[in-house]
Amino acid sequence: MVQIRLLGPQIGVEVSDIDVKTMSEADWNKIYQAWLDHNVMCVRDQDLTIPDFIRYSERFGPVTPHPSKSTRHPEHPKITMLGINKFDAQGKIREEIYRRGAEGWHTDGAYNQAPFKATQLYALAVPSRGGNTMFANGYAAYDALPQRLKERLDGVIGAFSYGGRRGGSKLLNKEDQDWTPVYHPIFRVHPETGRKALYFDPGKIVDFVGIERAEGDELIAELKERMIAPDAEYHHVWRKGDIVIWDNRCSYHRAAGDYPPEEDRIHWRVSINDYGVEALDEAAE
Ligand SMILES: O=C(O)CCC(=O)C(=O)O
Ligand SMILES: [Fe+2]
Repeated sequence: MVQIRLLGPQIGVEVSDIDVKTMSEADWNKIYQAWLDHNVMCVRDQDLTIPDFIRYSERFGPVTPHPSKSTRHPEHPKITMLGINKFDAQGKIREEIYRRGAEGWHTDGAYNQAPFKATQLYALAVPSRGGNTMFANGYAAYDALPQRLKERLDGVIGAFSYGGRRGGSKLLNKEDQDWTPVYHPIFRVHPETGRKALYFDPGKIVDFVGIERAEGDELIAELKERMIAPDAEYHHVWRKGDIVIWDNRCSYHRAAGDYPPEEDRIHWRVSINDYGVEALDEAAE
């Protein structure tokens, strides 16, 4: 029978004794709810082909190809390969591959008009040490904000783009570097749980609408500190066969990026959308 166990103090749930290829509808409903309740879910010990992984991912919502074209799987564009082609032709490490997701806490797809509902990874190769993924709870971040900030940012809209204030990104092809900013409220009510979360990404925010740069800079610096609430983190130590899904509407994550570079750390990755909004994301490609 399916086992469900909490992982971190305020975030993370582990599911075991289940095969996502053959589980019952009742088990699916149970694990989907567990994921909504705990922001991040790990399903252990899965044995999947790419079509199996896509089929399971599409139960959460439509899967669309990631804007980073160079890291898409050549035959399955909906799959992004993490940790592949880590060295260039001269044998030098490509930091944008090795440290992908390790630059800082973030949420995926803030640069899209409809940010990704979820991101899901399947572990194919796990290094002997390091290489964790860290998660933090966005509801807890909102709850822990001082009243002053809750009031200052109430109703405030942020402009976000792929490269944020830095501009471009090495993961994008040259022709895809120009990114028109999109707008999201900084406090966001989760469409399924009805709970309020802090929606923030220091690497993708460009500005706050109606707030001057100097104050915007201060707010960015302060939110960067406050987005990770005390006791609201979970650090995932990968095992081969893990599927981990996180809810980008109410969590932050980052890769630790600290594993021995000569070792493999390989995942298949998908970006999952809300039903009905995937066309918007494809338009942003
Ligand atoms: O590789 C990881 O641990 C996570 C990388 C990441 O940020 C992502 O896939 O969105
Ligand atoms: Fe990410």
